[in-house]
Amino acid sequence: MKLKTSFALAAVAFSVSLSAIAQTPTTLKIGYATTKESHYGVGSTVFCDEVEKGTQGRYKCQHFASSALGGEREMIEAVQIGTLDLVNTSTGPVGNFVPEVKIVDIPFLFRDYDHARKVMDGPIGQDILTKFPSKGLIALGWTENGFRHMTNSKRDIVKPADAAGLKMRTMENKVHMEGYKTFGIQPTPMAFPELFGALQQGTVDGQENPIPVILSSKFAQVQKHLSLTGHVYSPALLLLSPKVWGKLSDADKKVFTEAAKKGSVAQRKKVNDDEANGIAQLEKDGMKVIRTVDGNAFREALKPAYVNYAKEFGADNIKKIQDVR
Ligand code: EAX
Repeated sequence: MKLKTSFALAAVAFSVSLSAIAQTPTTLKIGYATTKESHYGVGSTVFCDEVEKGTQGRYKCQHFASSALGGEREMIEAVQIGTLDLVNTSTGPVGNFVPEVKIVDIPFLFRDYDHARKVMDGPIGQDILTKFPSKGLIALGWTENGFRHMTNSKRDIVKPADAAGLKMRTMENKVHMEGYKTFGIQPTPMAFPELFGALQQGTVDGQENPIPVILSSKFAQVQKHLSLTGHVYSPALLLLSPKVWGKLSDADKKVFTEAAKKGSVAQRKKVNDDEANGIAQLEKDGMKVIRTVDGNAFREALKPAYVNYAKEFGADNIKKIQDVR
């Protein structure tokens, strides 16, 4: 009798400790460049909420917003190693890890948001995602940074001749730099966390980023002129460490990928909202906004770069993207 009772007690204790193990939530660290209120924060929050719900609280996130863990290249490296679980990053430095990504960084490749999103969500974009695992990264899905526009402290930019001679910070992205040189600007690659200070100190004259980044990073405080050049689409990605992915059940994997889709929808919506309302806000904050730029002159200037892009990526592959309607 006594023995039976102690067996029973032990069994209860065992099952209690088992369920305690099962219920201990795993906290995933997620990093991104801009604030928690920005497009990256909004998309990441929706993703994390969905993961928490879908795994009944077994997984949740700790956010490292505003480049708290360094630049995007550093965060991607950390995700590869597994010291960071997730990063919501622009493709800026990603082509250095997964070369197949570079083609979507070509300037003036996409006509508008609909075109870009259709390509990312379609076979071309989805195929690029399959290239990540062999490079030690899991791409859960495309998110979005937005169309990039130029800002500077010197003058209005309507056409390439106005941009010529300006020292502009660019991402650490060869495809961008090659294209921007044809506009006559002096591209100066730099990690994002250094950018505000560089603009403030005048180390560079300008930079280029989507409206949600210009807004959330308060570049109006250090830049006078904003030209809505929309010269390149800046895709973004939600990347997960293979270390985490390897531990997930098939059902949890599905939860993570579905959560990434919902996060992407929310992030794109925030980009739309900022494009719709943010430009007026930036004007209020003191920026002079040039709404009509000479897009044809920029495209014309880019022609020599497109010759090289065709050599590097294949003219037919570029055309396939351009032809998506
Ligand atoms: O992803 O580096 C950049 O300019 C990026 O657009 C920014 O980090 C947000």
